[in-house]
Amino acid sequence: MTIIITAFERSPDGGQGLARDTRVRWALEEVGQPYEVRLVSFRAMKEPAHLALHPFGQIPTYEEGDLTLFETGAIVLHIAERHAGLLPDDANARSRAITWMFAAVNTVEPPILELTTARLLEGDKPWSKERLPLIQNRIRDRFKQLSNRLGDDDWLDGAFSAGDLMMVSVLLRSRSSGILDEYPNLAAYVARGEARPAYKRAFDAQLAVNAGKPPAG
Ligand code: GTB
Repeated sequence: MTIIITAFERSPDGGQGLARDTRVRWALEEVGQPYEVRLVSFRAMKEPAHLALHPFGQIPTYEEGDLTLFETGAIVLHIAERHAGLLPDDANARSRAITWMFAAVNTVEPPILELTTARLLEGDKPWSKERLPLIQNRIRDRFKQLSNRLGDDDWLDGAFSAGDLMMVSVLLRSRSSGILDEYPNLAAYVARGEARPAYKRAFDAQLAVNAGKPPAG
């Protein structure tokens, strides 16, 4: 059955791979599943046809036969559960990998998103200068805890898993803040993720869509 995902017709990041279709592409590449991409404009995302797939009018979505999914955590978990390569066989190890997926989107990603919002949408507010360091320190708190847990290990819990795929995808969004580089083992962890052939294929595929197009927005 053909898998179809949606992605930005023109990503605001100009192809840096920061939009969330990259993590879905990466998961599909890791498990060797071919997929097609339907590109959508910002306007089309808010129209009924796309809202029927994604109630919040966002990308990415995932279609496979009569199944439609949204939310990258759920999409990557679906891919990982149906194809070998992203979740361990042992039941407890599998649950721990899924725990890391939730930790990525529920515990580590929120302050990173908050910083992006504060910079891009609230940068002109009078209180912005005072707020930014507070958010940056919330990111540092999480990074320090994650860095302590990762230590010298390559991945969060044994072999590379969907938990690492989600965590690396979340962490790399913080790179432009410079905070990631304050934690050398986390920066190396992200680099290890990005060095995986499946990540490179995913990155190149989204770049092919966006290369040469001026960033949207
Ligand atoms: N929780 C959802 C998920 O994980 O799937 C969040 C989905 C989401 O935020 N989608 C964004 C979107 O569709 C694109 S990825 N936004 C359009 C809208 O809401 O109208 C977020 C994103 C966008 C742009 C960059 N960038 O340019 O750097 C990075 C990340």
